[in-house]
Amino acid sequence: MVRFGKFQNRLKAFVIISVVVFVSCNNETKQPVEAPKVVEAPRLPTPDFNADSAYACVKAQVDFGPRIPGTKAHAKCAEYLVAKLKSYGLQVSVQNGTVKTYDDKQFTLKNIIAEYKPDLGNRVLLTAHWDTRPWADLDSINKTKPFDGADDGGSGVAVLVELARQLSISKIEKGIDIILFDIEDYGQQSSKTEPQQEDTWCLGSQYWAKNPHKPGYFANYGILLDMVGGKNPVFPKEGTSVEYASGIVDKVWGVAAQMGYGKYFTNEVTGQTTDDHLYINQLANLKCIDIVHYDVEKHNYPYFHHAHSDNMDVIDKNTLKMVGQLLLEVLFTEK
Ligand code: AHN
Ligand code: ZN
Repeated sequence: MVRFGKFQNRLKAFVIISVVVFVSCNNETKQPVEAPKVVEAPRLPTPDFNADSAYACVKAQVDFGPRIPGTKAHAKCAEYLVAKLKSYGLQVSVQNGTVKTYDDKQFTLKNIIAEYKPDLGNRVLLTAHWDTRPWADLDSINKTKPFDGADDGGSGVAVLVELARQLSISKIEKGIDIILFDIEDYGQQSSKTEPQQEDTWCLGSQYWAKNPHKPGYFANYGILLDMVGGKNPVFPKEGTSVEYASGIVDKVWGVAAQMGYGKYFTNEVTGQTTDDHLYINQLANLKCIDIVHYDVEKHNYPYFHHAHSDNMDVIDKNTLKMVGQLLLEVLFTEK
């Protein structure tokens, strides 16, 4: 069971700085003159992330069928995600780009971009991938058949969709960009004879990093969610994130510890992994971390990774809640 800290629903009082009253010596009328009041905007209370809504969004994605590039399920799911994000009042656009996969297939990718308060300069980038890998090649059986991708793909998207709903209710004065990347998971799996071909993964984020939706796009930092809904979660500090954005890792893991999530957001550091954040750091030059379920001892993702067991049975609402509430706490408490 994941237990939740006392930080949710915490209300912070208004801070009123230095109301200085002084009497002007030179004032012929001898009236007291008040110095201007500097009133800092009140911090909004952190909203309560709804894990039932997030769970329903994982299920809705899974119900389309595997979201494999080029399939009807993929196209239908994109429509669903666009409509959902639009319904929360975000400014939604779809970036289409042509990419070639390692097995020489060509696809038109759809990166789904939802901007909250698009005109503000002070921005945070939140991302996940929404496609499903076409084969359960790490399973022991039916390796060429697709799988549901409830956690790998579904969970990160669902947390961000529920977060978008919370933003629309809260009216927080901060720019937030949610980008759901396509074709993250069509990469070439390493084998005993072939080394990992890193750049065959993450085609949607590579495309966006080279062609940002706004020229010169900048965010203060980014957070990628990948496999954030599984049972018995472990989120160690991911090596690529530590390499490029250690300050953001420490900040987010620090908030997690304060919230009582330290048992899950552990201080071990994994090896450097390839995921969408790598290209956001390297190609878009933005500091971006990855919150990803990973087993430090096994040097690997959890047992259901790219396997048929990555279905609704591995999804735990408590994990969705923990990650969603953590993101909200980070966004609502930072300066
Ligand atoms: C590699 O396997 C090199 N990257 C995969 C990142 C990933 C795939 N996360 C979820 N699915
Ligand atoms: Zn995957």
